[in-house]
Amino acid sequence: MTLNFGVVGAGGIGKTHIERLMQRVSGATVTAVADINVEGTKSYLQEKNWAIKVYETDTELINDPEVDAIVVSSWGPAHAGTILQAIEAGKYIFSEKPLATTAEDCQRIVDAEMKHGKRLVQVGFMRRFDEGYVQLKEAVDSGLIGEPLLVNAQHFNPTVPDSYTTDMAITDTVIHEIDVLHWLVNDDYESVEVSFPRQTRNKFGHLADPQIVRFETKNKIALEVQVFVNTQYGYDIQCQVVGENGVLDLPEFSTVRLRKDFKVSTGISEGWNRFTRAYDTEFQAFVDTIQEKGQPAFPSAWDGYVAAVTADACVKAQTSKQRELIVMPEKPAFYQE
Ligand code: ISE
Repeated sequence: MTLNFGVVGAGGIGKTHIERLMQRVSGATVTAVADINVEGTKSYLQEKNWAIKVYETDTELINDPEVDAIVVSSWGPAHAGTILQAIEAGKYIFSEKPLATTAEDCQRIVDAEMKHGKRLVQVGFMRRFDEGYVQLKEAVDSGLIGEPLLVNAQHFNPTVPDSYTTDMAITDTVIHEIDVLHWLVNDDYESVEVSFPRQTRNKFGHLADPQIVRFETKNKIALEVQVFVNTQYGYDIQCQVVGENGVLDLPEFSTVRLRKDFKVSTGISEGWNRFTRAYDTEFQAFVDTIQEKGQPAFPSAWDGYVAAVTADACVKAQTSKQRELIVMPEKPAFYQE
């Protein structure tokens, strides 16, 4: 059976999701798109030669009986409203990060889903599906390096626009590490501290860049994330796990190796298209798990909630300059993998 998707929000990322669902994910198609820019969306779909309905509002799309699953790729503050309506209508939901922009709204989504009685929501934290992170996790889980003790991660972007603010280093950027690192070491966060080392001259005045975010887990693993969003040279993601008996590094993003002009070189990604394949795999898992089990795969709405609570503590630590505790309720049995 083919899963019919409705996509809410046809901006840059929404379009990449429409294309992947139409061209690369098997067992899926897009039957409707909702975007406030109706005319622009229609002409984009015409150019692509795809006969897909266009709505102006998420409500019309959610109420379309032909739509089985909703992709939420509108701007963050609109997510909660769309997701709560979609849960009410009993539709499956693939939400871009953030699940919602406040922990309270994430909590509302979790409550609504539990009331509905089965999981409907999967969050687009695609790194869990990246081949490199999957290999890294398998190696950690196999016990190859003993217990993990330290994690050193770098999240680098080439540059960011003027609209990017200091808190976005957490809510927009480190949010990916927040999700993937505790999953990687099978632990929960306990506390966080943020510090501001020497600042780059290649940034807008209002932005603090780089920043160092230090987490401690319940089992006292020290996880450090260096976030630097104006590196000038590329979109570079590094992750190293130091264990009792060895060290594991995330495989390097690879392009063909070029020998030319007395040099050997490989490319560095320019942007988050570094994770294009991871997104394809995550969407395929969403479709396949729904077909097989009647519920989507993980990360779940609970993971979205955990990320929001953790991000709040990080943002607090940016201004308090102190160690902030990350306090989370017990994970309900409903969300156990
Ligand atoms: C963006 O929203 C992302 O998700 C990227 O992965 C991240 O590197 C970037 O900093 C964010 O703005």
